[in-house]
Amino acid sequence: MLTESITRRNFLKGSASLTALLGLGAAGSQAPNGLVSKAAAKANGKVQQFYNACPRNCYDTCSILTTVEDGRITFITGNENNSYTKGRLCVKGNTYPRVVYSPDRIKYPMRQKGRGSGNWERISWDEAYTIIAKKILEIKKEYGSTLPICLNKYSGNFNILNYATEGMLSSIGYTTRAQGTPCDPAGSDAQGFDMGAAYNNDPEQFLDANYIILWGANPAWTSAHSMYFIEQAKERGTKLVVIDPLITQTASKADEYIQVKASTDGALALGMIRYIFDHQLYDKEWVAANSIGFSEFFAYVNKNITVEWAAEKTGVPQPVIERLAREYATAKPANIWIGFGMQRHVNGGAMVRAIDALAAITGNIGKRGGGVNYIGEETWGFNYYTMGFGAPEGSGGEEDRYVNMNNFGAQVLAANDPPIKMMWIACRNPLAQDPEPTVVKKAFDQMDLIVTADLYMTQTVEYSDIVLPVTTPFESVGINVSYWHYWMNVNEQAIKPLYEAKSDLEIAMGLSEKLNQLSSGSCTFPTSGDPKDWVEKEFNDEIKELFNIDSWEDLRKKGGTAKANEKITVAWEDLKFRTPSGKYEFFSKKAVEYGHHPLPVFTEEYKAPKEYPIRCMSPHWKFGIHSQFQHQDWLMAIQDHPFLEIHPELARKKGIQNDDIVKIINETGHMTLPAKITKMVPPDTVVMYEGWWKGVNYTENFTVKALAEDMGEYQKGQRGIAFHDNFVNIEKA
Ligand SMILES: Nc1nc2c(c(=O)[nH]1)N[C@H]1C(S)=C(S)[C@@H](COP(=O)(O)OP(=O)(O)OC[C@H]3O[C@@H](n4cnc5c(=O)[nH]c(N)nc54)[C@H](O)[C@@H]3O)O[C@H]1N2
Ligand SMILES: Nc1nc2c(c(=O)[nH]1)N[C@H]1C(S)=C(S)[C@@H](COP(=O)(O)OP(=O)(O)OC[C@H]3O[C@@H](n4cnc5c(=O)[nH]c(N)nc54)[C@H](O)[C@@H]3O)O[C@H]1N2
Ligand SMILES: [Mo]
Repeated sequence: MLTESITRRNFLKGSASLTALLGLGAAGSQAPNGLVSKAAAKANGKVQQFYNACPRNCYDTCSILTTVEDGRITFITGNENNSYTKGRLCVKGNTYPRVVYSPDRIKYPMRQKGRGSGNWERISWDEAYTIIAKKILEIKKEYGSTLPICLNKYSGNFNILNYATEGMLSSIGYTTRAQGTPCDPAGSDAQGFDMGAAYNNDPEQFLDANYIILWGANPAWTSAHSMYFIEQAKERGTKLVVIDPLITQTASKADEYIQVKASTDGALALGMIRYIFDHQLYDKEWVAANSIGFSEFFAYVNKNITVEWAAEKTGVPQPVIERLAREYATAKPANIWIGFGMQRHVNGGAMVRAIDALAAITGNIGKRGGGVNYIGEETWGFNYYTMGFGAPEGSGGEEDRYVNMNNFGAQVLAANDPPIKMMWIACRNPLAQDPEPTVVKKAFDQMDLIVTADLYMTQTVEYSDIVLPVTTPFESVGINVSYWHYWMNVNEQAIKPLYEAKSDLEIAMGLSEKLNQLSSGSCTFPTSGDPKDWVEKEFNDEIKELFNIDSWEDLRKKGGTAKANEKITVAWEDLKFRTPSGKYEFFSKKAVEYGHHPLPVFTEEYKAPKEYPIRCMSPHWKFGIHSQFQHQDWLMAIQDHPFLEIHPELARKKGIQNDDIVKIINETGHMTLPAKITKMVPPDTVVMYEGWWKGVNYTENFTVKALAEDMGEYQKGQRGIAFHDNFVNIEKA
């Protein structure tokens, strides 16, 4: 069991210490974010500007304009050529110069003597490649295949060239892969069953909506640039409704906030649907022309659902449900944004199917300004050239083996034939971000060799044998698109790589060279190449046409950013769904194939165990993306430790006061955090946020069980984790 202790620490107070912390020089030449202003930099001469792309796993995926003076980044801002980024970056984005020049960066390859000992020694790249390559060849010899080698890579950096890591592993033979996504699996399956895929309208179309429901989404924190369009729409008279168990910053901007009981949103949507049926407010023509299974669904709702029942289940008063239903059904086009947070429950997929049905019966799907918007991948049609080289001749095995990324520890331990003996980790921090970190650690313990490529000494790096320093986006080349907006962004190399850092692509080439030196033909991945040539290979005719560009270089010359053709920005505009029937499927045989009810039926929420009656949610944090950003000193200056939000009623019951240290306990683990008493959370729920705070032994996952969501296999290969169905008890420590 992991334990953890946080004592109250001094806040950094006063501008003097802040200035020292930021390492700033004389005042006067500085822009508001503390960096040398563009004008001042220009006056000094030798100023260059570059386009960069924020590659984090974030809706906004911004286009950045970077000013470099004498080889050093002096200013960054949002690219004004991109109408979504709109010349502005979020708080995290504005700290990028510090991300680049942080003293905490891993500077050269290192080997640790004794996993977790902190006893690191610097080694050369050649030594690092040699140790790794020898181990790969040794495993191949011993087991007759490379299946004992496991890759865990996900979302630290979504630059398309970073798929070189997957490509390099495929180039040595068949390996074991962490498959799936923690972000959206249940909801994506739901939309897959209903419509054939998840596909969202361009978020700039919030401006075209007459009504907006943000359903379990917190864009004020997790998609700051979407808020511009939402607030503009509001100013024009669009009503904004936020449905969330927590009074989020987004909720504070709403015309109406609805505090739903967590994991009961399916009941809310079905209650609204019943009202809409009863009052003939549904779009009979739309469902007749564009759907199958409507009559079965209609019968199910009339037989099983009442608005009274929905009110009881959700805690939302009946008149509110009725008014919401009427307003939504009559204010066309009405836009729903379903957040990923909402589906991190054991019934997450079922809830999304019910909300989809609400949009479908009101004819809001396929309309500009409407839609049931969740996620989309329409702009991701690159060549993925880095992944295409294939296994060398004579590789043992026939195909890759998959383990669920979301239950990584347990599945690695269970994979026995052959066992997993080596891990390659890139763009991931499983020891902090996965549920049950103790189990993940156990899986690590079984390895002969753990290699992690990262920028910082994360919890995962601390428990690795070899760390390889990687570049920031500013030090390498790339291309990025979003799973939300419709822009493509160029990433230029603005500065030389710092220290001995290399991009994941260069690492892949370097390792291939070493493997081939030691055993000719053992790796099919190219051993050299200019990253600019690699990035050009990603473009095919379809993607060029979609963005009206000839090449990466052409996009760079045209302002570093381009928006996809309008013809794809209204999801399902042609009403040709990608389901087996080609229609919207209220009745889905595909769902049955995957073991679910064919209809969007109500599914019960997870019930709290008796000893652990308090729901403990761990949503995404405003000053970080998972384990990135928050640990930077610029952001530590704003918030230097994690905390536990508790409603005053619960705090009173437990004798807890503000800033008291609270022990949080359940069957998975225990930890302590300072209390923050707030009415923003419901009385039966406590909240801690995702993140890595420097010098604090914390992960939001210490008490999180690997409880599976209901869906995920159809679209993403694996189910996700019901992170928000975590139940605990608390006491004053
Ligand atoms: N600043 C910042 N931005 C990010 C990220 C980050 O870590 N930080 N992460 C990025 C990634 S990888 C992702 S996946 C997205 C996540 O983006 P979001 O989905 O916006 O974020 P979450 O914080 O996971 O959850 C959103 C909301 O869902 C609510 N919620 C939880 N359970 C329920 C429920 O049962 N019903 C309802 N109605 N609401 C519920 C939570 O209270 C929370 O306010 O954000 C991306 N953007
Ligand atoms: N309790 C709880 N847990 C959660 C969630 C939750 O809501 N609650 N949300 C889940 C979700 S939605 C997600 S997406 C996951 C995210 O979990 P992870 O995918 O682990 O995400 P990050 O912490 O953003 O990034 C991992 C690492 O990538 C590194 N990195 C950045 N750029 C590069 C690069 O170019 N190359 C390499 N090799 N490394 C790089 C970063 O320094 C960081 O250490 O967390 C999940 N965990
Ligand atoms: Mo995510």
